[in-house]
Amino acid sequence: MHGPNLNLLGTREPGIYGTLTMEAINGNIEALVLELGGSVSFFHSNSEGALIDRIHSAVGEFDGIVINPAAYTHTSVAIRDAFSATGIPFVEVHLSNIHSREEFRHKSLTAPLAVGQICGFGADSYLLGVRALFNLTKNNTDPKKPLA
Ligand code: CA2
Repeated sequence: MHGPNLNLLGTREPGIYGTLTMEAINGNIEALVLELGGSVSFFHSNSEGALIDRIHSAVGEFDGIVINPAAYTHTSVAIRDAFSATGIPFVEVHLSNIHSREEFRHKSLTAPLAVGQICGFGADSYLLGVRALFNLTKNNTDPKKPLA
């Protein structure tokens, strides 16, 4: 799931967000999911309400969500509440390392409810997020559970 302005990827600010378009990132995700033997669906919106509606409708349809909430990461109590209300497992991903950027990007309202957050690896953040969610939901390996 992609949040606001991510449909512009590949056109501007390649130094921060890389050169891949959102469609190219989706293609890489699809290839990985096929390799893992899963299935995937993609959703992008620039609108907070549309993202919330999709989180609601994902319940029962998907095992989990990999989401880049983009700027809503730092502002949206409503998206946080949607995750809280549905309880659907999600991994939060960011292309850039939000913790090494402006102060206002350091805080994520959604990450405390996520299984985990992956940021700073460019488009690979999504692939790492997909692998993590797949391991969690298919192999039932809880990353919060100690190994021994
Ligand atoms: O690093 C990320 O993935 C972000 O979620 C990207 C958001 C930003 O607000 C977050 O703090 C970190 C911005 C997405 C905007 O995407 C653009 C794509 C092309 C050109 C300009 C912006």
